Amino acid sequence: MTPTITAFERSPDGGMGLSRDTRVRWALEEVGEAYRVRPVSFAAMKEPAHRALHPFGQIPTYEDGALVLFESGSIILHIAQTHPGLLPADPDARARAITWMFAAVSTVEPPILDFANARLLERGESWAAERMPLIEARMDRPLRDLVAYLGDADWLDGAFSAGDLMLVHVLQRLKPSGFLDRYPTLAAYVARAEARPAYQRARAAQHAAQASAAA
Ligand code: GTB
Repeated sequence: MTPTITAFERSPDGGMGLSRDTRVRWALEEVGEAYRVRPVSFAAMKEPAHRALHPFGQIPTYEDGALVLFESGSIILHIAQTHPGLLPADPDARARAITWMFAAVSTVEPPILDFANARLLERGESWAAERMPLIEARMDRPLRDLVAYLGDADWLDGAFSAGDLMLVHVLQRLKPSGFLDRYPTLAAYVARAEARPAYQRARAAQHAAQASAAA
């Protein structure tokens, strides 16, 4: 059965690949699994039909036969566990790769989201400029730790894994502000991942869908 994922009908980022369906598309491309994409409008996301798939009324979701999943991390873990290519066979290395998936969404992503929200949604507030140094400092700490951890390695732990995929997609959120360029090691890490053919295919498909929605 071909799985179906949901994505923004019209992505607020204009198709820059920052929405979380991107990471799911990328994972499916990495493992070579065909998939369908069902575009969903903001209004439809809040309707009961979509909430039956996603309790929080968001994208992405993943349907494969009777299985329905939400949360990009869980979807990618499922894809990686059911196809070769995104998790190492060795049990310890596999557990470490999964650890990095969690680190990406629970340690690195929250301060980055706080930063993105402060820039985009809160910039008109009287306290916005005053709060920004605090937000940047909170984000800087895990980013500096990542630079130290990566050193001159290509990937987090040997071969490219679902941990790298999740972490790179989280770090990409720092590109529009130019903040990622403050960490050349991380900018190079992201660029290396973006050069992967599977990432290129995922972005091309997403771009084509956004272009036809805008036409
Ligand atoms: N933890 C969940 C996951 O990882 O799947 C988070 C899912 C989520 O935040 N989904 C967002 C959504 O459906 C889309 S990706 N939002 C609609 C809503 O809540 O009503 C978040 C996102 C949105 C916009 C941009 N952008 O424009 O740059 C980037 C990322």
